[in-house]
Amino acid sequence: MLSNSFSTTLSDLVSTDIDIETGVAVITMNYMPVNSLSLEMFQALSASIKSIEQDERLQALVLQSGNPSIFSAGLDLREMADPDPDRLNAFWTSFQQLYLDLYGSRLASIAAIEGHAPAAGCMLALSCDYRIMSETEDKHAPTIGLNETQFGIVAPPFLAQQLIDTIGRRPAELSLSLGTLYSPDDAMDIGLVDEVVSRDVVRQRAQETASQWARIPSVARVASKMLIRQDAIASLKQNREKDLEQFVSFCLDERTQKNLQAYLVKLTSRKKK
Ligand code: CO8
Repeated sequence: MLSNSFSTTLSDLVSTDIDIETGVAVITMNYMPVNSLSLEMFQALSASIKSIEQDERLQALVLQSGNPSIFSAGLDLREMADPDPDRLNAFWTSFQQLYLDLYGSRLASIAAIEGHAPAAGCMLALSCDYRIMSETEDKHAPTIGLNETQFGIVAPPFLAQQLIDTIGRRPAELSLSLGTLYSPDDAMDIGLVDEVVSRDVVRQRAQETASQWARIPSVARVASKMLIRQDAIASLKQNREKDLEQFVSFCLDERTQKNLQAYLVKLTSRKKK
């Protein structure tokens, strides 16, 4: 079983490098081993995005992982298993906030996805404007997608909507119902990612792409982005309280707790095999 202790130093969790010449900032997630998204991780990512946005010389960001085989393992499941209610509230509110900050950012955002990106890890990628994924050693390894149903939980509406808006309604319906994780090539076939490149060039390719996006006149680029995203953003803003209540009640439900605990045990015992 995973212990419920969390790293609290925000600057250790996320590092930011900026290049004024290209107008590109690189955010690297460093919460080892798997960049699970804890309350502090959400806060660190939001703080990093906000500070980059304040610098008018910067027009684009690359989001990448310090772990070359895992982009992010999604929500930190320890936050949801047998949770402290106040922390659970703050956790989900920060998740919503990160979605709003990244999905609605004025910055062009490029995800450099090296390896696994399940569930909220996939949401980080979906919140970016462009997704570049690295090939995996096993070409068929299931790596990216919204897999929540596989362990008895449900993707929140704002996350489901992102998938619908990215891959289309019917593919998203199938994907959400089955909790499908896709290999990089399959993810590209359904439009979940935009490019698949070899592992050694993914970061370089992401930075080049970010530099290209940074050169597009920003007023037009941001207005175009908002044409597509504003309804989903407005919907979460209007429904934040309801979304929070639904999450908390779903999470605290006995059956959800049972499913989560079983999944956590499976994760840990899988490692021991
Ligand atoms: N949260 C917390 N800890 C995790 C998580 C996680 N999401 N994923 C892995 N860990 C832990 C493991 O338990 C292990 O801990 P320990 O060393 O103490 O045993 C450590 O991280 C390393 O994990 P692995 O040994 O499994 O590492 P691998 O490199 O073999 O595999 C994977 C990496 C593929 C990422 C694998 O760990 C995995 O599949 N993790 C689970 C991913 C997942 O299913 N995430 C979904 C989270 S839920 C979510 O994001 C959205 C939910 C929204 C709705 C909620 C409504 C209630």
